[in-house]
Amino acid sequence: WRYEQEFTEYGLTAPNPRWAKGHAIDLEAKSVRCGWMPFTPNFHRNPIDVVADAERAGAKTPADIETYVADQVASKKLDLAINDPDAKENWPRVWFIWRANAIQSSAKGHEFFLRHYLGAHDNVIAEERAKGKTTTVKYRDTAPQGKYDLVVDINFRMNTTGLYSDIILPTAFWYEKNDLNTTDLHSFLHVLGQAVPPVWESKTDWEIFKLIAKKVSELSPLAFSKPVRDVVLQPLMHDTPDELAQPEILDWAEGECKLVPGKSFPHVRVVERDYANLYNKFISFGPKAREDGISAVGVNIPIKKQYDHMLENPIMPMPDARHMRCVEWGGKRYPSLEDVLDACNVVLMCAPVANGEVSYQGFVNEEHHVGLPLADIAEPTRGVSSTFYDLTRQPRRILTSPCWTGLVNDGRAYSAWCMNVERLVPWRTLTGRQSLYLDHQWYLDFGEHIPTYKPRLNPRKTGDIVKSRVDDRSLVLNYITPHGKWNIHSTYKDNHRLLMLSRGMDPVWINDRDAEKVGIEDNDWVEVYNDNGVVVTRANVSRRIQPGTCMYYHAVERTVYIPKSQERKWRGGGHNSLTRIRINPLFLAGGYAQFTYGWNYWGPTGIFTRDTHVVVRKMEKVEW
Ligand SMILES: Nc1nc2c(c(=O)[nH]1)N[C@H]1C(S)=C(S)[C@@H](COP(=O)(O)OP(=O)(O)OC[C@H]3O[C@@H](n4cnc5c(=O)[nH]c(N)nc54)[C@H](O)[C@@H]3O)O[C@H]1N2
Ligand SMILES: Nc1nc2c(c(=O)[nH]1)N[C@H]1C(S)=C(S)[C@@H](COP(=O)(O)OP(=O)(O)OC[C@H]3O[C@@H](n4cnc5c(=O)[nH]c(N)nc54)[C@H](O)[C@@H]3O)O[C@H]1N2
Ligand SMILES: [Mo]
Repeated sequence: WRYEQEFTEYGLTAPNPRWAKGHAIDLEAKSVRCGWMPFTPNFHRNPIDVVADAERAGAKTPADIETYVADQVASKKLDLAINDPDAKENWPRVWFIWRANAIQSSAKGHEFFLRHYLGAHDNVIAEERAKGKTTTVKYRDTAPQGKYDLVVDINFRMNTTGLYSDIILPTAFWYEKNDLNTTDLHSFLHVLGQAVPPVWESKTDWEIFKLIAKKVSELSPLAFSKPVRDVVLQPLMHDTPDELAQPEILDWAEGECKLVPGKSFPHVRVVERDYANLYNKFISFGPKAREDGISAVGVNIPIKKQYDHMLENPIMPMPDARHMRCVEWGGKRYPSLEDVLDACNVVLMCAPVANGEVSYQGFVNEEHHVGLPLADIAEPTRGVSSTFYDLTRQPRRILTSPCWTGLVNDGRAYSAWCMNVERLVPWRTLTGRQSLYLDHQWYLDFGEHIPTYKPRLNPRKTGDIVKSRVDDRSLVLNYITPHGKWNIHSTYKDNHRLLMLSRGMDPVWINDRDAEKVGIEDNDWVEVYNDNGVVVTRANVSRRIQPGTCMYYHAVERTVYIPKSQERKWRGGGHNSLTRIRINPLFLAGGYAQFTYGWNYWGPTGIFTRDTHVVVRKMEKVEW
């Protein structure tokens, strides 16, 4: 955000807006304080200390703490961290990276991550331009560099993230561990079965997290003599009554309404942190699931029966002597999650796609929700269930679940929205129908309440190409980074066979006539750069690429074929070296109807994968 001016410099909005103006970071701060989007950390102070203060001030119950926090924030004694993201106390400090290549594949603005998160060298030449442009968020003259104290990477592959991590925990590969695998789209439950034990020092992911939990438990008395209470802000959530919280946009910070948690402000949740028992809790399926049931996408399913069954019938004999068990600590028994097979069996016992009775109960609940008969869908498969052992004999089809919208009974293929079309389950919108017109005030104000034409962005205005060298030997192209055809993100591409089948690297695809203009021939070395960073690679000249555009497929690794840059100081980077996070403030809307936040579900998207521009130039010299 420090590299941007007001977003309206490059983003077109409707005339005379009330909200659609200013710096995107100010709108993000508004979005956070209105409970639309989450932001971590929540406060500029340790939230455990905030609760301790509340207790000193006489707060006892979670409701008292909630009132205390609301009063403190409303009277500006307790500040939200988003208002000053560069303050030392608001930096993230520890980063555990698991099942991601987070410093390359998913790091939109890789080079900025290197500079500000890690304090490593980078190829950014962009200038910070936010000074004097923000009104609520504090701009500090010096940008933080190297915010993280510790980066831990858990992976079985040496990737770009591993190159930049402090600690790498080698994990077991898919044939060295037991795990479950399913998606809604391939509609089978199947296992990743252990064929051989993990090699050398590697451990399964489950064991790694267990060991970390154990160590934290052992060390916790040094910091905490007893369990403590913590406070967490939770935004207004999708598929909950929160969707009706804000029919009108009113900002407590601007005196337009009162600060009310869960209404005009995020929910204030009080959480007990019992670090001494972290390990015990890790290996136990907790009693809250028994009391509250399990919930997903607004569907709540009671699982008391299944929970008790697991306690009463703890031995589920497996031919290989592994079985579901119970654990006991603090005078209570819980279904075990100690062994990964225990965990898999608990999942299979409670997941509606795996246990017909659970699915049935979910549909019974949904009948009340939507006022239509639905339980008949799950009636025929009510008696079906599988254990991990069953799945090692044969993958099983998933069952129709109230948490998805496909109808897969009788071998039917999964297809989304069947339930909505055939069984008239309302779409998850305010009208219950598919919506084209969006009446959120924010969308109206931005002029995007119906699909709207937006012109191509100007790369000088976005800051992509301001200082980068552009001349008659170079092309300025729209930069697209779609998903690779010969890899899943950064995985599967850097093996010998695939590298032998391709050019052994990730080329940049350029239109033939564009290439001709600047003397680039197929397989020539080119430098692709903008103010965000630089990539050094070969050109793949192809008529399949639209003129004015180039493609560099997601996701590139710094471990394969990366020569030095001639334009910039250091070795070239990967596909996300040319991108930068620009939040489209429109997508920060929340608090109302289907626009309400849901983790991994509803929130800002990666607009930069098409609105970025780059300069492409033939290289004179290749240095390794
Ligand atoms: N420029 C640009 N950026 C993008 C995108 C784009 O199109 N363009 N796409 C975006 C999208 S949609 C996505 S989903 C993200 C993907 O971004 P990431 O999820 O960060 O990408 P991957 O490279 O798949 O990283 C997964 C890592 O997990 C490791 N792994 C696999 N299995 C296991 C396991 O069992 N245990 C452990 N511990 N590790 C394992 C793999 O070795 C790999 O290193 O990228 C996003 N970023
Ligand atoms: N082989 C392979 N398959 C995968 C993955 C993988 O990494 N490799 N990743 C999986 C994951 S996590 C995801 S999220 C999905 C992603 O799969 P898709 O959603 O299909 O994503 P992309 O391939 O990134 O982009 C799709 C197309 O959008 C085009 N495009 C770019 N900008 C614009 C635009 O402004 N307007 C329009 N209309 N089109 C545009 C791109 O040129 C591209 O052809 O794929 C999944 N499947
Ligand atoms: Mo994705």
